[in-house]
Amino acid sequence: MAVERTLSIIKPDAVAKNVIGQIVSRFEQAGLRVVAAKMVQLSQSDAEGFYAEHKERPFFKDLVGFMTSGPVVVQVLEGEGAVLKNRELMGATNPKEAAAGTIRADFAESIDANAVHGSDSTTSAAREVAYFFAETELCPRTR
Ligand code: IDP
Repeated sequence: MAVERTLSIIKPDAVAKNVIGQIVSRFEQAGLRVVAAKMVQLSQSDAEGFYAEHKERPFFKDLVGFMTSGPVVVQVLEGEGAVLKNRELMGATNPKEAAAGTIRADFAESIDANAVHGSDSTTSAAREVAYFFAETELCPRTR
């Protein structure tokens, strides 16, 4: 399987719950490596730009409001099949539907406050990684 990169965001609810380390441990235990990381307070325009594909959706305003409600941890994860692996670790968007043992089943409260974001394809990952990080900020460890 190809080595990929994916963008992960630990959302404001999980940061507020003080479970950053527990979530990062799940990535590491699954064989993903953190190759870039930062904690940031997103501005409204940061969040609107990041979620631009959802701007016509009814939940867009609430999503932007939530993502700017507190700091987030943005990371680039690298590893074999990283995009799908991260999506499997996260679980379904709605934590009530997320499989047992996934991050959202264990740490998320609701479809709005659902603990983590993860790129849904390698194409999205390329755009999302570039949205937050310059190429020079990535520290790949599998080359
Ligand atoms: P994903 O984060 O699992 O990829 P998306 O469909 O890309 O899910 O939606 C982006 C985010 O928008 C979700 O993580 C969730 O926080 C929020 N969201 C999605 N659907 C709803 C909804 O029906 N109501 C409220 N928020 C939603």
